[in-house]
Amino acid sequence: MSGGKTPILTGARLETVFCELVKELRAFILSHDVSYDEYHQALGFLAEVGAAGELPLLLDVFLETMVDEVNNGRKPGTASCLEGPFYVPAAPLIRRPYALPQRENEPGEILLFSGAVRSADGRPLAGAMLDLWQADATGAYSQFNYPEPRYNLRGRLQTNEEGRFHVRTVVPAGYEIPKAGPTGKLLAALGRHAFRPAHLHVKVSHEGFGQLTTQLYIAGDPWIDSDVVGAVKPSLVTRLTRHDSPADLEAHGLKRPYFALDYDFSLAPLAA
Ligand code: MBD
Ligand code: FE
Repeated sequence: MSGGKTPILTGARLETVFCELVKELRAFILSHDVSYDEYHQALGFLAEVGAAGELPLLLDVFLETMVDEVNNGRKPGTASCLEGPFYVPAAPLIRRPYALPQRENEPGEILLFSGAVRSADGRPLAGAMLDLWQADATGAYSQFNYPEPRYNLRGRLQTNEEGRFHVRTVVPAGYEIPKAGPTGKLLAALGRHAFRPAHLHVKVSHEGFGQLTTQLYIAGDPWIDSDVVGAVKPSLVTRLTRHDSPADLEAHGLKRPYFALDYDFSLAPLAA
């Protein structure tokens, strides 16, 4: 993104953040004997990352866990996790019968995601907002990996009077950082795989509470112990249960087997 619409830090904080960063980088160059060749490679790499539109991806992959830790690490309630580079605000508000927007023949297994939202001290929160986004069953995000429908597998919904929600979606696949881009090429050069385990993104909010941004993972996922971003937390790893009995299918009006995921969120009070 360019055009200078991002506000810039000013005053003492700018001085701290920028000058300290430069100081650390200068010390790094000295202590590692960085050559001109390496310096020019770094410049070329960053230019390529920018041109490929991968600055958010690169920074989120290598640095966002620390920003999340600093800002959310000490809060009570459900553990936070990265927003990542693929959130889009203002996804459609969805209503009964709750389902995330899907293409006509959306690939993948049906996932029925349900749960509750509570305060950290256990009170159910009616009217809490869940803002959900996820990759599809091939690991692709709408607007970033495919253009249309723009809000595919993205939607917002509210909890009911008991603070509960349910929504039909599809089981996501793991996300692989594109091999052709500079971030993917860097990971390959490092000898690392480029996968994140399959995950559901969610922002949960309610008046009077801090907004929770987190992700849910799936036990047994092949990449659960080697997330390229290193963002998986044990309390966010969930179990999917497969349902194929006629009674279960009938109860949900479904014609094929589905997976169910139940997860309860708890929100920290607003920071003082
Ligand atoms: C993703 O899908 C993601 O969620 C994060 C945090 C980083 C890269 C890709
Ligand atoms: Fe993601």
